[in-house]
Amino acid sequence: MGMMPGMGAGMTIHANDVSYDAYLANDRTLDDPEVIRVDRGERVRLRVINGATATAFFVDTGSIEATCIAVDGSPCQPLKGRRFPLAQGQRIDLMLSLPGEGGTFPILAQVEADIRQTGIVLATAEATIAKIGDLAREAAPYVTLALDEKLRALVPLPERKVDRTFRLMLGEEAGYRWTINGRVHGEHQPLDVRRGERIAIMFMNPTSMMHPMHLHGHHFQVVGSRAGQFAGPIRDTVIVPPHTPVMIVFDADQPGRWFLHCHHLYHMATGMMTELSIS
Ligand SMILES: [Cu+2]
Repeated sequence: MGMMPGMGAGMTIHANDVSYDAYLANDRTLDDPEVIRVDRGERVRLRVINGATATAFFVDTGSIEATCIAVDGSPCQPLKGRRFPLAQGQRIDLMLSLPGEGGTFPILAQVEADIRQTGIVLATAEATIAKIGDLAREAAPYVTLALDEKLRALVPLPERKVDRTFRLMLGEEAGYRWTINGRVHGEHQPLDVRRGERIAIMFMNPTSMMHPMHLHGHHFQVVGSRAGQFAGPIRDTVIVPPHTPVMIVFDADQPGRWFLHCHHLYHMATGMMTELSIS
């Protein structure tokens, strides 16, 4: 592929353009985390919601292998893991099988590309709870689309041809101006579609940051990236990493005007929002 501004030798990507003095899980830091009492051998379902304004995390279940069973409220084929990316606005449902012996089981969320972390603690009745530092030993990587490339929707969209494809170029301009196809919200041209059409959107991101793109009113399926085509998860918010094209499809079955925006709320506030108009 050709060189684009910001690509090649001088390419820099970054995260956390807004930093915070505390990262919270259920309103608390790891200085005094929420402790949820659990029973030995119990099965626990965690729904983790990234409600942060400008921060993506990795959810880490530590010593317990988790099974991802849903993302953004839509079921997926079960996928095991211990560390899951979670961008702003995304949700993930994890099933945990606790061991037969008692203990404490921290569930941590580490800021991407950073050592800071937050979390909660699952603990059996008699367990003593050791202090957990709010700095991890190593910086987390950047979040990517790797999870979505592995996840498969439990109920994929039915096969049919795409009626209309939009290419949306995410943009970054001087003065913290974040754009879609070179326009900020207010100057935007709505994506006009007809009710019932199958719509594809290809996001392209030559900017220096990841953008979690969120569509109102619909769930879409993640179906393509540099990894090729796949029957990925059904979601309403998808990670669009720098320099990685991401394809989503959905059926425009809800008439009305729906926002489509970056869920980094400072990017949204400074322009990165458009509208899907279904008539
Ligand atoms: Cu953004």
